[in-house]
Amino acid sequence: MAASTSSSILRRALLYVPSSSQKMLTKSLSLTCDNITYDLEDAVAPSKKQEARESLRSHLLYQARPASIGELAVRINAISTPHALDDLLAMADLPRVDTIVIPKVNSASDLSFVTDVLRQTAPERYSSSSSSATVGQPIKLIALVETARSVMDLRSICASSPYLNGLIFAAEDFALDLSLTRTPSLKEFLYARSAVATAARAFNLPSTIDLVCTSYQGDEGLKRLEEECQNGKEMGFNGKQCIHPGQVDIVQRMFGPSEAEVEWAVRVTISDDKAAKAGRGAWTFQGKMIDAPVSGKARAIVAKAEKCGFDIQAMLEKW
Ligand code: 1VU
Repeated sequence: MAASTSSSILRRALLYVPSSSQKMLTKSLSLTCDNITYDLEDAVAPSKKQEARESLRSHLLYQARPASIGELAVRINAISTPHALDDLLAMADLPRVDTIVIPKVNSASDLSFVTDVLRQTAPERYSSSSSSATVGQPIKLIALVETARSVMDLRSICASSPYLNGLIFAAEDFALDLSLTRTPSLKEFLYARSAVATAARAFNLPSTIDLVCTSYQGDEGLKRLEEECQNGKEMGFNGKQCIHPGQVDIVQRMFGPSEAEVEWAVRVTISDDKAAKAGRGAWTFQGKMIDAPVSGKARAIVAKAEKCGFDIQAMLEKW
């Protein structure tokens, strides 16, 4: 079972930054984003793997981490490749690495392997007696689900490491694995995406991160991105992978609650407290019935809005 609770971390946008590009590594530090994931996998050509690993290590050792970035993660190469162990050994002792993203996870043993290597390479981060202020918390893991096999094995994958903190659905590799054609409706991914969102919820993993929108340019690209965010949100995802800085603001807005949602949630919460005092389980708000699951949803929206920077206290006083 996961070590964290579902409310513990905000990962609306997860932006991949190719570690082979010094320019993009530097650019990443000027961005405001919930999660920056430095990529050692698909964005790095096979001939550049060692160079990218060394550049990223220097970047994470010597550059200060800005407050505008919520979490720093590294995507290693797949466990089945000769690069994964070198990636892990190069990153495990860096206190700035919060999270390791593992691609093409196919079975529980992939996550067990990563957990064992991290524990042995940076034992101080896993010792209950160590001070987290100096050596950091245990490194969290996020698994990419991108094959038919991983969808079939979600249950054992989710139960395989106490540090697993989220799942990502990757459409392009999944389409390759199943010989699917990606369409704008995304209907071909319905089963896999639902399975990922359901498994993350069942195992209390905080993050369920949706597919990449490969269009990132112009009004059409950004409109498409908004549509995909809406679709992902409706399916239970709470974040989305990004490939370009221009996608981040839209994704974070779409996966955060809107002003209207927060106002509704605050007002329902206030009315719910009054209804509870009056001994009522079901009541009416703006012409619709409210009962326990609806008021529970309202309270979840209020909690998320607080993390996203809404002034809930001021709203409570206003209403
Ligand atoms: O303003 P500047 O000139 O200083 O910077 C450029 C550019 O360098 C920068 N930028 C980025 N910085 C950090 N991270 C990024 N991902 C990133 N992308 C761009 O932003 C400024 C404007 O860039 P641009 O519009 O001129 O875009 P480019 O032509 O430079 O780059 C476009 C691509 C798509 C090549 C680039 O965004 C990129 O490499 N994205 C990441 C691709 C990637 O990581 N793919 C693998 C993960 S997706 C996956 O595996 C699916 C599961």
